[in-house]
Amino acid sequence: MRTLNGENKERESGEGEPPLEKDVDVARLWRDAALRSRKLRSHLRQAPPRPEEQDLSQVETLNLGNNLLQDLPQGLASSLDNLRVLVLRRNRFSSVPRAVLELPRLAELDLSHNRLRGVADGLAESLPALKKLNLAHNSILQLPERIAALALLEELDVSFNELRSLPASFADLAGLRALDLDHNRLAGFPPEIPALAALEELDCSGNSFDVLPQDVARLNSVKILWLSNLELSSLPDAFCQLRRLESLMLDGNHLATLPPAFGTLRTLKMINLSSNRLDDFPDVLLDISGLEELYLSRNRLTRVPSEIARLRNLVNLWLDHNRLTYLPDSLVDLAKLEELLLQGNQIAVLPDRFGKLSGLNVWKAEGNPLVQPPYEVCAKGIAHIAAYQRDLARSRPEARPRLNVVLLGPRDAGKTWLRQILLDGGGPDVGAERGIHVSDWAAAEGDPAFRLYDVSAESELDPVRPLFLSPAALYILAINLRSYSPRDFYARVGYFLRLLGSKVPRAVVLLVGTRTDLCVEAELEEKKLDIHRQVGMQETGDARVLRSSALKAERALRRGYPARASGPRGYFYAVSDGNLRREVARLRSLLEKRPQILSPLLSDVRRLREKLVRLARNTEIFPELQRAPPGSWQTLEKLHLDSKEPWLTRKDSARLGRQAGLTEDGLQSALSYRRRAGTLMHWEHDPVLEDYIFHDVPRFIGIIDAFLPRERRQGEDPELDAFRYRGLLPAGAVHRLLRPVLPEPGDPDSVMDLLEKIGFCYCVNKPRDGEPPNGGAELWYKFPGCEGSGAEPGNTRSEMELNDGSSDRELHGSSDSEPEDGSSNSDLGGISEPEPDGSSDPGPDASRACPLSSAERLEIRYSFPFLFPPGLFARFCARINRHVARRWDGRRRVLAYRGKVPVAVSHRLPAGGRPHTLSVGSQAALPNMWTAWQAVAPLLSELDALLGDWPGLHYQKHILCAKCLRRGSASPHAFPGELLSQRRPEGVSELMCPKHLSERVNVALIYPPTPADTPPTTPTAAPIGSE
Ligand SMILES: Nc1nc2c(ncn2[C@@H]2O[C@H](COP(=O)(O)OP(=O)(O)O)[C@@H](O)[C@H]2O)c(=O)[nH]1
Ligand SMILES: [Mg+2]
Repeated sequence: MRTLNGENKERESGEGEPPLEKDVDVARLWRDAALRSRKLRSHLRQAPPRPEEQDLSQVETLNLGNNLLQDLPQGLASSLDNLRVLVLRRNRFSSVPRAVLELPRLAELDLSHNRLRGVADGLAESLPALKKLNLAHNSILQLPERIAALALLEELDVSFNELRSLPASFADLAGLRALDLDHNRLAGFPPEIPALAALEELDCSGNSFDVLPQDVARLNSVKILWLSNLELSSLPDAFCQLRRLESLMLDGNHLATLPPAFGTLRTLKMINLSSNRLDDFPDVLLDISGLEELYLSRNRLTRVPSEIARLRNLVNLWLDHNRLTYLPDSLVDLAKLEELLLQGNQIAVLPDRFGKLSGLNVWKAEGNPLVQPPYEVCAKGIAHIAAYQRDLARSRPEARPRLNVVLLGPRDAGKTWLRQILLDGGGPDVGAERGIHVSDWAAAEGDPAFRLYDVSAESELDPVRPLFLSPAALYILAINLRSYSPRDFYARVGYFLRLLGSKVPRAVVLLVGTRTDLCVEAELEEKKLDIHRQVGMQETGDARVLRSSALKAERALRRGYPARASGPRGYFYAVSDGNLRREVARLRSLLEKRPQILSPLLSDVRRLREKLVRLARNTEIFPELQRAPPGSWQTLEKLHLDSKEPWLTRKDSARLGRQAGLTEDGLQSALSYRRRAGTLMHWEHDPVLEDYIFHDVPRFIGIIDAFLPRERRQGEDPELDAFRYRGLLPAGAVHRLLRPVLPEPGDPDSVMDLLEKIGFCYCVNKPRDGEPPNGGAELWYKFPGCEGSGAEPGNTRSEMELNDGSSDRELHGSSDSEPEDGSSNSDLGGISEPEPDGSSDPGPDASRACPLSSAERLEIRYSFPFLFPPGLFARFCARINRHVARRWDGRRRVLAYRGKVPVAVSHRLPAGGRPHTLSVGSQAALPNMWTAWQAVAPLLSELDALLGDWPGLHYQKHILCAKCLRRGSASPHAFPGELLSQRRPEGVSELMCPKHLSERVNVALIYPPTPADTPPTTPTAAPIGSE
């Protein structure tokens, strides 16, 4: 056979088709492509050109696809006597070219991807030999009335057209084997189709009908049937008579059940029921034992029956995005399984012998609260799961599970009282107590054990308190019901719910009322009701804010980058698709991870013990407690507790891991498991702290506790006064403070080094390059969170003061006691000019010094609409110390230098509807703007690292408009912070400031010279996958 091919390959990549939206679900595309390739009909033959052969009368196949043809030359047909196959796809024909109708021997014709609006009636009569006709992707409104004249037609593709019905004679196409009507406008199942007795493959997807006729059963040759994306809410009983059916696509419909006789479709090998409304696993499928592929993604399934093992030929099983909480053990008997998708369910525990599924090569489980094996193990694949489970099988399970319980609440809420009740049923009153207390309590034999953390509400603990909020704990929020009044709901309840929501995704919270013995019944009921109501209001309000932000981001994403980049007034001006997609994912994940607040409020503390035991036993709330960790993990814990070190380095930890018989990977899983359980502290993602592993939490608490400013203890050193009153500590005193906690503290410098890295303190006069400070003077450490407390004896803080150190007054928005600078436009005001002579304390007045007149200001502002993380400012102040010199610290402000470039940090309390903000800024003349960027960059990455500790925190980042700042505008325009991680757009030198549309802002004032390497964090787990 001879072939001519005039196809223009360059255009094959789909020019003329709408560009694929990048954010379409990739998995879906992949699946569709895979499934489509299975369609029976073959592609029309397309052989490569053989230009040496020029005798047209011998040509059988001619490919003129991918050209810009609008017509064919007259008389072309006369020289193509033998032509059987003609490919004219991807051209610009608006009607069937006349020349085509003069090719009576033509057997295959491809006119897809053209501009046809109709098909001449003559086509059927002129091409009596036609077997395959492809008219897909045109705008055809109607097929020829006399289409049945194509008596030999076997394959017809009219997908992606505008057909509303078929001509009556269609029913006479007796030889038709494959018919594709995908994506037309059929408002009903065409009545002509059931008559097509030879039909083996039919695609009616993407039309808009909602029922199938009973006589669909007449299609008794059909093997492949596509009915995707219709509006079917049920299938007729007669459907079950399609006795040759092998592949059935029913995804994207409204099916809630299948007909009872569905199991009689024994020839089925593949069924796609994804994106329907199945509430329960369709047990009728279990009779189809030849089934090889079963797709049930995106339904509402809550269980998989244990009889699933009857489907022993299953190769692909997709169950992602359902509501499954467990998998039957028999699943592991599906020996042929290669693909198992489970992501987006609520599965905590995998079947014991899951590792047996060694043939799995596509396995996904992200978005499940997996604990057994833990997520980290699951993420590594089947081999790791198998190893974990073998180890587990060998281990002697721990006698009882242990739940980590954290007591929270403002001062005098009754936290310590509750702890006493749990420990000894309400022993002697220990009185006002400070610091962090850890105790272990076990109820009766066989009951779960509890580890209790009682962290007092003193503000000095702000920088460290969040460290004790571990992911798998139960939080008890104590509420003093005697003194509660609806006015202080936020200070006593609302604030703590937001704190937990920001720190611990899906935190489990139990509200417990105290001093109920001092309340009368009616008062109690009224207050409980009020708390219940206000908790609900706050939760719905917060969720509404997040949802509307997510919708805004999604809308902006749909507008596309070009539209965003040209609309300075719109949301997300100039933000890239990638960054916006990350933002949408972040907001969606914040919405999914709201706290789980157990109701009702417990007001009878006598029932607290019993309540905790019941909660710890609840498999849905604490699934991880139900199974014991493997033996090697228990050995590791024991080795940890035997070790005398104040903390372990990674090297120490690896050594102990090897002793316990753990591999490198196994060790990571074991550490991460202990971290979740609150028995170990490790910040593995913080580059500054990753080498510290606190394997013995009480010992770590002892170290922290030693540095909390306290009333003078018996026989204590008067030198510590400066520390107690001003948060300043001389290095010489460190040893004395540590003595009670660490009898052999080793090197006190290493403890101070650690505290600096945590952000608890910084060294005020640290020698640079090994030089002794000021001729050998003693080193002093400043504890930013601690200054001022108890500055005068007897000056205790009011009950209204919260964990974040903000008083009631502050919460209600009146201004800070520290004098603010005159200009209200910027959080930084005029960045100060500390005295260049090196005077270390330029004083607050410097903050009001005028900026250099030629300098442009750079200010990055973080705003916190729900909650400003307690201790964040103090930790940030300490952590930036490595990057700055000549600093001056105010209560909420730091001014300093990086080299010769000034930098400023400022925390602003909410005022006038504006939330808490934290700003970092600098300044430089425009040509030197890179120096300002360089100065703020390490500060911003410190802040981002600290915020990484707050996976549920809602905050926004903005770059303030330098032009607005210069003008002194009261509310400077804020460019989206996402631009910090984007490259400056090519060929654009200025962006518009929407506040003053004529104003253009140089890109050097908005984009850093090189994009920040830390893109905004998305609190979603990394995908599992072994593709
Ligand atoms: N009668 C009574 N006293 C309580 C109750 N809860 C707390 N208290 C007292 O209130 C004071 C403060 O409680 P405490 O547990 O220390 O508060 P914390 O700051 O949250 O730890 C203590 O003197 C307790 O004895 C309660 O339910 N009934
Ligand atoms: Mg207490």
